[in-house]
Amino acid sequence: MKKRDDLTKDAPELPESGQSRRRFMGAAALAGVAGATGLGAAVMSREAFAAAAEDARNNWVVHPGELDEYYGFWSGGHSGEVRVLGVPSMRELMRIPVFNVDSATGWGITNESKQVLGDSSRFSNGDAHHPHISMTDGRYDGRYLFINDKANTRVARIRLDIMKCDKITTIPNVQAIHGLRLQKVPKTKYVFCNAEYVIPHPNDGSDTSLENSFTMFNAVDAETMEVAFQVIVDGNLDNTDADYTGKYACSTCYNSEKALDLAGTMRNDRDWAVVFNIERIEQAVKNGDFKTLGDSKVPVLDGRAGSELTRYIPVPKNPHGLNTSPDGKYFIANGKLSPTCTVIAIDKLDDLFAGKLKDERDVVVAEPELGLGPLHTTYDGRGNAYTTLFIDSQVCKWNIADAIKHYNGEKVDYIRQKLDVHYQPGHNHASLTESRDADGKWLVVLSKFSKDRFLPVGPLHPENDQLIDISGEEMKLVHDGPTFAEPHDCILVRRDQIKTQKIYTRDDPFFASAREQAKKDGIVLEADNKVIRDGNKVRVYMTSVAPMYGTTEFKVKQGDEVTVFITNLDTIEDVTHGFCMVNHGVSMEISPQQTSSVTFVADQPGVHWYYCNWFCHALHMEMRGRMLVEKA
Ligand code: K7E
Ligand code: CUA
Ligand code: CA
Repeated sequence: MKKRDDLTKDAPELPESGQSRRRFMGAAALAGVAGATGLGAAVMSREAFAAAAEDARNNWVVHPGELDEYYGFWSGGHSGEVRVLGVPSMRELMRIPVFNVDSATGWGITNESKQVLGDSSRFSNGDAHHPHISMTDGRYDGRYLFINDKANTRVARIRLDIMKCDKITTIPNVQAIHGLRLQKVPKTKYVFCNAEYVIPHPNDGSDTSLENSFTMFNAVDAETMEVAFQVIVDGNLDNTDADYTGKYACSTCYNSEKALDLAGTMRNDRDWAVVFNIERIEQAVKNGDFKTLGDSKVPVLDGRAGSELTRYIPVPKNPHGLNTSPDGKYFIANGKLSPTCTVIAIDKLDDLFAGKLKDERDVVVAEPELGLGPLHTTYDGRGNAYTTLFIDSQVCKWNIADAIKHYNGEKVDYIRQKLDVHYQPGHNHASLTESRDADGKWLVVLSKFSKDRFLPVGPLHPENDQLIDISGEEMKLVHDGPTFAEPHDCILVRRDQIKTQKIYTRDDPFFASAREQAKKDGIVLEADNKVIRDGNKVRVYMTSVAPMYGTTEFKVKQGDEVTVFITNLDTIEDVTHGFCMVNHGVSMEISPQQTSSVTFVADQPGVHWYYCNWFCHALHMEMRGRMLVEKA
């Protein structure tokens, strides 16, 4: 552990290139002042240079007009959404509604979003925990972000070019999708996701006993978003991660006891890290070596004890997070009820599956003692790991190589620093940590409790997402960020790894069904303002150009099912229009070159105003029209 004094001894240390020039200049100026005030120039310049070295570390201040270096994607927990933040400023840039209903964009209201939500559009809640970005050869490729919904057993995909959710899949035969990570190599072919709770099969009320209950490890095809396979396991499943060979995934299990009561889940001193052999699973699926459950056609394989598809590595105790080191060498399981993390050597897994090891524990190469309540570990790409200690309210920085030496009996101290965080941290996440590019610059710690850190806002408190500079020897807390319910996890990606569109292209698949319907109706979306009647279904096609709708009045009959299609002809970046039909629960976004549609029943006779609810022009208030509903 390096103290500030030790750093001074090492001075002078000049900043490296790429570090903040502004801060360095500031320190140099400080040195100048020291000289001018007649203080011991040599001593002060040493200190000033030490300060310069300190200051030249990551600068978290992003001035007005400047852009952040990283995108951060935050899960919105039980708000059901995903949030986009700039890092290091921690400024919130955007919210992406996923499992929730959102009145600004019309998510859950428009036809396009309902189509993505499918059958699950009957739910308006979600519980999103784990956002992860698709990869090619172990590097973020910026195409998609995937996220789980524990509340309604779903997995969603977000297109990162437009930052909209484009697919949602409900996982059959299981309950509560929790841990979710992506295959890293050769690319994200599978989204691996754990179902947490055991349920009976069939789950039709005929048998509620535990004997026929189990849960499953699931793989979703990242392109089609269909479930590729499910693997039955012993115990239950919590978190998961994949390796850098493409061969293995590993999940924690906290309930090897298969207990229903709390005390029962803590009976065993060790539960498991369960390793899945993806090659063997794929082969078994190919060979037809599976069954199906109920109505679902998803191949279900048996990975319980004795199976060739899995191995159960005993690890202490009710483990939670499972994190692959960016050098590809280790799975690290976080002990939760044990003060330890368990380091599993991935290069020993071939031997484990080949039956060449005497004991499953032979793949464990270290079990460092870190503190109370280890939940999640993240990495700086320089051989150090950072583990959150929930009970101690600390982040523990430790060195993996030294922990291995210590496990082998050498007298080395593997703990580098413990930093207080505020308070009770769950996940933590270092910049690019899940990829080969882990750069060890920033660490975000998602603290569950904020207590006294912010102005009080009543009994319900915000969480506190803290930003820590990890670019130097010492971790430095630089920012407190209040967040609303409840970002379990986040992911940081370099800004050049994300490529967004400024306006929609007219052939975007996001509104393909609107184009199809228009074609059937003989409508040119980009030009026509027409009303089509089809029995009691009425389709209103209109364009918009700031500050006008192409249609400012249309007539329907009471009881008609009305669908309004709006095509925004504006081509100027940021000129988004809205459509809100007063007293009808209808509201949506139409961004430049986008087509959006919404369906509602015109059940109230009379005059009903609609208006643009996204500020688009000096005459935005005047952008409006009337629906005239004839009494039935
Ligand atoms: Cu909250 Cu990853 Cu769902 Cu840990 S999980 S804290
Ligand atoms: Cu269009 Cu406001
Ligand atoms: Ca247990």
